[in-house]
Amino acid sequence: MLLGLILLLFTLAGCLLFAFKPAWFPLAITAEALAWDRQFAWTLWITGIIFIAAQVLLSWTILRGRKRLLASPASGHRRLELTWLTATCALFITLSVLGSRGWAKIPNRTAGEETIEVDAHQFAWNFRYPGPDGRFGRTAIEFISDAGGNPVGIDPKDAAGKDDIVTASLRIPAQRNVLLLLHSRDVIHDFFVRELRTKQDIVPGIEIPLELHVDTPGTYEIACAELCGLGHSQMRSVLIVMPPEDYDRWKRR
Ligand SMILES: [Cu+2]
Repeated sequence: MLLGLILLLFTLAGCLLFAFKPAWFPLAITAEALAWDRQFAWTLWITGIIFIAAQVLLSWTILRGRKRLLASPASGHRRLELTWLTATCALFITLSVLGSRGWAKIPNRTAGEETIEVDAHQFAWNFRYPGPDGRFGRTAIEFISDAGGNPVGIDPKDAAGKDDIVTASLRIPAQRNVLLLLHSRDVIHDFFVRELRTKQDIVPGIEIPLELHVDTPGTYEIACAELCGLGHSQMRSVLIVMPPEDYDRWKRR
């Protein structure tokens, strides 16, 4: 009897946590992030209703039928089990297809109005803008010098690199297509901004494009979401989404 009551109590406590949301997602700042939240809400509602129904049924069985259960050993009900199994499969496949369609809608590999390079290394972020000429300068490993102020290794002899801007925080304009080109100097890192609901691994030796179109100006944390070494927890930066005119002014400075 106590078990049945405890089950009901835990179910109620679980529901209250979701109803009052003492800890929940931060603001969603892109259309894709909102779609992600909608998908999450669908999954949560469907699985939540099934969870509550199953727990109540289980408690009810324990509370009402415990004498009967003890008296005769229970046997299975094949048709009911098959129905339940098929329904669960159909539900999970549907949810996963819906989710992957949402994921496929996230634009990538297309040219952005602003192209910015993201350079990750143990344990910091750098961001490079092509400057007024619109071209990134050549980079090479031998020119990388954190102490010398050249963390991405721009070739000093390449004229296209003279006006490149390298920063420690990522500034992007709101309401414009931004293409991030993700690079890693050493190990696998992961570009994660909670408000974008996006995590993208950064693999050394590969340039990984990630397109953003952020609606809401503000300052958001960038974290590395790949355990990349001892200083992993300090690998943070900020994403500053600026009104487009402020961004243009900042870039011209
Ligand atoms: Cu990292």
